Amino acid sequence: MSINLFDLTGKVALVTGAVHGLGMAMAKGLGNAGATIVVNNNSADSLDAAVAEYKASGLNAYGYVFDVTDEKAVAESIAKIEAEVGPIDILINNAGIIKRTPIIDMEVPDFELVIKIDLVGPFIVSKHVAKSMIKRGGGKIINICSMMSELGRDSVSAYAAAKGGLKMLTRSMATEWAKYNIQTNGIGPGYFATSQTAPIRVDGHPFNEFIINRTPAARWGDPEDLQGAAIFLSSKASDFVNGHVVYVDGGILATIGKPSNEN
Ligand code: GCO
Repeated sequence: MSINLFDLTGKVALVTGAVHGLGMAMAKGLGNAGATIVVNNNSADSLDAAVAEYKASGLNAYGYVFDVTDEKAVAESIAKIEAEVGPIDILINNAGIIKRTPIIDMEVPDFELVIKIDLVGPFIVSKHVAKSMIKRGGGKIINICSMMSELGRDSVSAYAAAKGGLKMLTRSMATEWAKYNIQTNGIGPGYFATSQTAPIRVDGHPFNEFIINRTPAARWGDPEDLQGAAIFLSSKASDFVNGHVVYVDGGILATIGKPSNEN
């Protein structure tokens, strides 16, 4: 009898911020692998439309409004989700923002907001989900990192600081929770075609050409390109994988790149 190590049937997966883009693609991947999907957003606006889209694609999906940086709301929402949908077996900390401003011109509140949502948010949500995972004997936590967990780039200092910190928070969670059979890992997307990158992915925009040239795969990523890594890190297949960031980047981190006039 063959065991499908990637089967997520019967599992409940919470994917924060999964109302579009990478979060929605990963949630759909887990849903197609058998999981029940729970998505959150900090407002009901796009949440209902997202849940409707999941259901329209035949998935078992639920939506909950809460702010990942509000610890009281997070604790209450996790308890509500576990009572109404079921124990959370898989958590993907995907909710995040970016602000593109040179350090010299960046206001402290803007810097702090990016750190709060992109780094403190995953800390808060993981802390409260892990409490019940520990009681139940295990679970999976995936933190969505970035190229900026490894590389600097003009204008995205707060985002890079948060994503660099998130890589180390991932290793710390793995260090503290692996003994409870909780596997904590990260996914580091390269440059993907999403609303977040739309401003720098416009035809003729120098960064657009730069990324296509800088990426050995010579293209921007499609959100669906993340589904394999998300299912792997959510499933039995990764039961002894802990504290690692899987970079899904078309080869960016593997190479120094090449001059734009070189084929
Ligand atoms: C940017 C991009 C990046 C990507 C991604 C790369 O302005 O450089 O928005 O931040 O979204 O995080 O891994």
